[in-house]
Amino acid sequence: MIFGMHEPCKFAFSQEEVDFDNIPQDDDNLWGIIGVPFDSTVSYHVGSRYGPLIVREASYSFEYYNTILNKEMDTVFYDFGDLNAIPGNCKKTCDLLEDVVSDLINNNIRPILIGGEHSATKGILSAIANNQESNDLSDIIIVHVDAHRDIIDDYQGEKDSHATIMHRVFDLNPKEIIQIGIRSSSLEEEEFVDEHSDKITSFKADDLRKSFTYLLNYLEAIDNPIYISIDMDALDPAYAPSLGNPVPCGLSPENIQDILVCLKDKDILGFDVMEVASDRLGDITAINAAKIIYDFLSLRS
Ligand SMILES: [Mn+2]
Repeated sequence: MIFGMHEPCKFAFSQEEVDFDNIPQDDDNLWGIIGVPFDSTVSYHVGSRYGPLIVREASYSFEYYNTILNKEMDTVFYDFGDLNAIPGNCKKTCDLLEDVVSDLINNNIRPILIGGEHSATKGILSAIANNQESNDLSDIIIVHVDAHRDIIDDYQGEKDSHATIMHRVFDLNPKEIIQIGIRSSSLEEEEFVDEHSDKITSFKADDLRKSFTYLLNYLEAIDNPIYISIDMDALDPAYAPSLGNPVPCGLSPENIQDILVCLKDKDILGFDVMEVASDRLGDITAINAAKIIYDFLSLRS
């Protein structure tokens, strides 16, 4: 790139190009961003297909030095652009994403996803599961930050949907799913969670208002590899209104920051920030999503 220029279609501070022949194999802190411009199973407010573009654009509002975290953004990461998502076909889109993420993992690059609807998380986690000796997620803890449980087996008859994503993740046999910020679910989902209390832990938004420290202590004690999935609707609509399904009484940006700081020294295998549904420059939802990715990467510095 020519000095004095920037590329708004790439996340701020990303490296220019990957030399696939010379990727250090002993470095476990290389990251690759992939956008998934897909929103075909959305049930309410459409537009998350524009999320990757608008979140990248918003990433240019931050500085190289992260004042809050007292860190410089010198983590090595690449922005590979957007998946060729297949409109109307969630399964094919997830299969394609699985192939792409497998490629990244085989090149020792850990994936970061910008959604797009939450259903795409299945593609990235299937690739991570395939890369495990056990061929599943039995060693991995899923930190799932969301207003919704998304753990119903099928939604309107569809197995692959933004509303069923955590059931599809559950099918991959994770060690544990920790659901944070929950304030919307069906009775069937509550019963499923109760039935599988050995594998699913809940921190509802209401409980977190009383004690956030309890959550941080719980996360601090994690010893296993982690995958972090953030649906932006975990945030209160005051901070993130441009979403598929906003729900009032949510978390604050500071809450998310505290979670990321708490997990900064853990073995994170992958990370996604989903559901930003805006096509407007300067959108607050996109700025908060970009900040989450910026903070995550700054903390890996
Ligand atoms: Mn949600």
